[in-house]
Amino acid sequence: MNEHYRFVNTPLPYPYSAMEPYIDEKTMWLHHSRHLQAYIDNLNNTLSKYPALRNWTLEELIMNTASLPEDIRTAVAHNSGGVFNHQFYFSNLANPAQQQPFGTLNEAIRNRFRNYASFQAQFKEAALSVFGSGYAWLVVNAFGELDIMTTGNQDTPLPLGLSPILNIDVWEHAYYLKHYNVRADYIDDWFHVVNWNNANKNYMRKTEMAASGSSSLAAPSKPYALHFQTR
Ligand code: MN3
Repeated sequence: MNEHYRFVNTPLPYPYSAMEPYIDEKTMWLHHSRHLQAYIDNLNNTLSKYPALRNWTLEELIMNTASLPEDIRTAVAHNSGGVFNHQFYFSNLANPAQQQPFGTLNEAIRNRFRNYASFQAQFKEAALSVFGSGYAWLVVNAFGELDIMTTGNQDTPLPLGLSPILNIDVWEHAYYLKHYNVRADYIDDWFHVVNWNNANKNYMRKTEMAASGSSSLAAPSKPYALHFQTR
């Protein structure tokens, strides 16, 4: 993925069949080459009208939606979120995967949620609670603690000052071909292909940034009207 306009859909670091039998090849192909591609195309088309925005990074676009021209604000919010959320989702899949968190993140999960089984139950409950389309997330909050939260549609946790560690896409397009309408089965299967190695790296990067007092996340320029359900 390049830093800014024109954004391109880089190939996944694994074949579309890599998550079989948990997530099927056709779903992975459609999800990446059609759904993510559409968000990238829409974002590029929207930005093409405003040359001044072409050197903004994806994160800058997400964090500063309120200062964008009004006629493209909604389109940029939807599509930059769609690009970020999908890239994050795909980057946190692996097969074979470690079946449990490990390292520093594992310690933090045990501290916050007691044990992995309890974390898993709470994360699943959150993912099931998303009404319609959206995501469940494991994030680090402003106090440096882990939290489970959900977002609707293509909203992201970034404007709330939350740092994503892991997410699951629970839009129906992420599972309908294999799991039909049974989101719970998809969530159970997804737990088998969580890239805990990458999630641990996300967590370590965040905690190292906090320790050194720097953060890549700027404060949002204005209070942000997103539809968040915080648990
Ligand atoms: Mn999706």
